[in-house]
Amino acid sequence: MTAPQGSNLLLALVQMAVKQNKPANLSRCAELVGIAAQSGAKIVALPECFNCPYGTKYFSEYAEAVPGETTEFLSSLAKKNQVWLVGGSIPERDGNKLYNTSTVYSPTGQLIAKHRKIHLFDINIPGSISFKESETLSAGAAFTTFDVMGWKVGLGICYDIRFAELAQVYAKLGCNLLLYPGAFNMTTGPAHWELLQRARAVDNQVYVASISPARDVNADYIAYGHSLCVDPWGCLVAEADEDETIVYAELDANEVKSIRQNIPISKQKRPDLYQVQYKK
Ligand SMILES: *[C@@H]1O[C@H](CO)[C@@H](O)[C@H](O)[C@H]1NC(C)=O
Ligand SMILES: *[C@@H]1O[C@H](CO)[C@@H](O)[C@H](O)[C@H]1NC(C)=O
Ligand SMILES: CC(=O)N[C@H]1CO[C@H](CO)[C@@H](O)[C@@H]1O
Repeated sequence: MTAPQGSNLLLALVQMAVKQNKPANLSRCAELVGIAAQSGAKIVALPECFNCPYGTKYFSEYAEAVPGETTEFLSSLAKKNQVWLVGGSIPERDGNKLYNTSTVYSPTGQLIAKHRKIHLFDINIPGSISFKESETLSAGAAFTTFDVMGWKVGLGICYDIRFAELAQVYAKLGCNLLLYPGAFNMTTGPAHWELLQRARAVDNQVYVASISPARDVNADYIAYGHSLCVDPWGCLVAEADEDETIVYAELDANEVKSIRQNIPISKQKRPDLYQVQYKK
């Protein structure tokens, strides 16, 4: 949990243990964000579903309006600790629709961005697993970026990371850091969690970081944990194990600049050739 000292932007990934009691979890969340801020982090990111158990059956019961109890709490937490706070994701209720939503606050407690998960997770493997977010959730339809101390950050939620196009759009919009609160499980986690982040990082020459809940082997959905941060060269700069912890990553803007100069892929793309339609 010790943070490195340095001049660059210090990012804290708060890998919280999430269970079924909202007030208890909010107070633990406040403690952890306080620790991260005292350690010098300027931007603090929380995991997906940090205020509720993961699973479509819980979404409706735990859903809140934005602004609402949890987002008011996040706003005051950002202000109290003077940090940029990326509020993981929560189930958001808007009229009769539910969204999977991540909110972001400035050090004055102002809501500066709100991302509704764009790609809903619908899978059906006969005899094994079926998970249909689209039965309970609606998809967002907007890109979400925000500025932090000279950095431009692009935000996605969990399954959004499997879509290379979203990360590319963020890179085109000028992002140099992508954040994905997420909860991969014990199959997809070991297979793809790190790989996807390294791929998005190298493809787009950006920093990529993810924030998972800690692993709870008694939960309905067992999260992999392993919140991590990858640099634009694809190297791991920080990684948690499966337990509750905070990991820190120091982000260096010059690193992004020099990698983009050395291998100028964004200038050498051939958009004139890329317009092929998907077969559905
Ligand atoms: C958001 O979507 C992810 C899957 O990508 C899922 O793990 C999570 O439970 C959803 N969270 C909420 C709060 O709806
Ligand atoms: C994790 O989810 C995948 C589908 O995304 C599924 O195939 C697999 O069975 C799940 N694994 C566990 C351990 O639940
Ligand atoms: C991180 C945290 O505080 N988790 C708590 C969430 O709420 C449940 C139920 O009260 C607790 O058991 C967890 O410790």
